[in-house]
Amino acid sequence: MELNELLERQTLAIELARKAGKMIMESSGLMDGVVDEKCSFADLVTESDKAVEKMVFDEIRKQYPMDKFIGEESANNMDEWSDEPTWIIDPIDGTTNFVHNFPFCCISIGFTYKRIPCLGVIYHPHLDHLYSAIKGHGAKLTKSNGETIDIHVRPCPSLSKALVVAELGSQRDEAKRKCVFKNLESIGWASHGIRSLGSAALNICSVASGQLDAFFEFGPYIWDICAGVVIAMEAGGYVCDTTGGKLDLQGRRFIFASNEKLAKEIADKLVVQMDFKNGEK
Ligand code: LIP
Repeated sequence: MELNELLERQTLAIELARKAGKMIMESSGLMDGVVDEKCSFADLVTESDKAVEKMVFDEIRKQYPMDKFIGEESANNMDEWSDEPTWIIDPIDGTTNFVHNFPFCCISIGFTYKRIPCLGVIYHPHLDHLYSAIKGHGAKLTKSNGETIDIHVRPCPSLSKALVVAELGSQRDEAKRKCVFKNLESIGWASHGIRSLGSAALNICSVASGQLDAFFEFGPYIWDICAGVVIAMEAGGYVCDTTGGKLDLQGRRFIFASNEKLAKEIADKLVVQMDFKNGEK
C-alpha cells in the first residue's frame, strides 16, 4: 500500500481517536451504569465500548467502504482477518479502568494490509496523549500542548535492570491463575519490579516511549495489540511470542521489549506457557 494511502488513513484514524476520546471522557465512571460481563466477572463491557466502536466503524466505512473490520465488541460478526485492508480496533482498551474511573484507558486503532500491521493510532484521553506510527516511518507522540515528538525505547541491558509491566487479565480459571502468578514470581523477582496498569495498548506505548522496559501477557486479542505492534517496532522495540519465537498476532501471548536480548531473557524465564491456539481458553 502506498504511503499516501496510509497517511490518508492515519489522518482519519487520528480524527476518530480524538472523537472517541471525547466520548470516553464524557461517559467514564460507569460503576453504576450498564456494565455487562463477558468471559468472567472481571471481563467487562459497557455501552460506551459499543458506542465508540460503532462510531469509529461507521465513520471509516463512509471513506473506505471496501476495507474490512475487526472490533472487540463485534468480534462475533465481523470480517475474518485476511490480506485485505483491515481495521482492527479496541474501542476502549482498559475497560475495567474505565468502569472504575481509573484514568488509564485508551482507544486503539490498528490497520493491517496483507496481514502486516502498518498503521497504529492509540489515544489516551485523560492525558491527551496521541501515539501514532506508520510502518517504516517512525513512532510519534503528540502531547497535550500540541507538541509532536519522536518516541524511542530506552536501552536496558538485562532483566535485572528492567521495570516490567504484566497483567492479571480478565480470565478467572485455574490454568490462567497458575500461568499469571508463577510467571509474575519468576519475572518480578528477577527485575527491578512489576507494574500492572490494565491496558495492553498503553502498556505498549509506555515501552515504546521509554517509560517501561518490557511488557508480557497471556490472553489479550489482536485488537489489544495491533496498533501497539506498529508503534513499538517503529520506536525501536522488539516484539515476539512468549516462547521467544515469531509473534502471532492471533496467538494471544506476547512479549514487547526495548531490545531482543531482554525479550529473550524474559522468554527464558517464563515458567508456565499457555497455548490459546490449541484449545486453552
Ligand atoms: C484489556 C487488556 C489488558 C488485559 C485485560 C483486558 P480490554 O483489554 O488491555 O491487557 O489484561 O484483561 O483484556 O478488555 O479492556 O479491551
